[in-house]
Amino acid sequence: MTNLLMRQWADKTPSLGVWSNLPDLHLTETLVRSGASWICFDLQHGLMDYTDLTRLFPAIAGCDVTPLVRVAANRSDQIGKVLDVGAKGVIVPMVNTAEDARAAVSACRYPPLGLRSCGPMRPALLEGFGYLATANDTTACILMIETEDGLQNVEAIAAEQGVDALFIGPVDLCFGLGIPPGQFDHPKFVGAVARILAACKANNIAAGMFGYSPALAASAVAQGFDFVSIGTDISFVREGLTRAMAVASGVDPETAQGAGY
Ligand code: 3PY
Ligand code: MG
Repeated sequence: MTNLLMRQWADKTPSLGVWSNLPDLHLTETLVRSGASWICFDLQHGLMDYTDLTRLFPAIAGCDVTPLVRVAANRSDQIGKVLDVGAKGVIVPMVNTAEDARAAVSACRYPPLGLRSCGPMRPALLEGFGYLATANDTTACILMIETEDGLQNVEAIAAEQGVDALFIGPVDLCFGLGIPPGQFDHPKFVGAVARILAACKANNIAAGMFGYSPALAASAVAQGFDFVSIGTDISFVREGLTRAMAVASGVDPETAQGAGY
């Protein structure tokens, strides 16, 4: 299978990914040569758009790294277009109900499993039209649980046929729970994470989390999550710069902290 992330799910190997918010070619080439198993290009919050994807995707060619895209919304037109540019999976934000889950699955799958329309521009170039026969099995449909409604319906969402994974958006989930954003040790947050993880395990689908820090990512893996992002391109630059500035200024780098996403 051409999808490393899905192979790791099948093998039960925890998978580490990187998050791309900046549409820079060299940065993308660097990220996909970091040892990460997957990269997610963010069209919801990243400083990039669809045209950037057409430029950035060729930078992954030759690397066994799974390209994902977080779409801006749960819309079949957006999902179809990012799959046609070469995404091997989509991360769909703000999934609240089983009906939302069904719509996302349908947008990811060719008939008879769904209503994805034929036009695989780059996949057909790279894999030939055989792609049409394999795409339903090699395209990851990943749904974000990050609202109060999504949490209340998580068992029904996880049980929908064709959902491959759930993915937690930790800060939106804090908003949904009515707790301060970033208070990841709050009992409500801890309970919600355990409930989402249990829904994934009960339905034999993968559980993932957006890792705001490498430490949060590591603790999610230790808890049983199957895939986590370890940081964003912006965070890697910021943390490297902050550390370099601290060391060069004679400040303890452990006490130096940059701010940002
Ligand atoms: C969240 O924390 O809600 C996210 O979606 C991270 O991007
Ligand atoms: Mg979010």
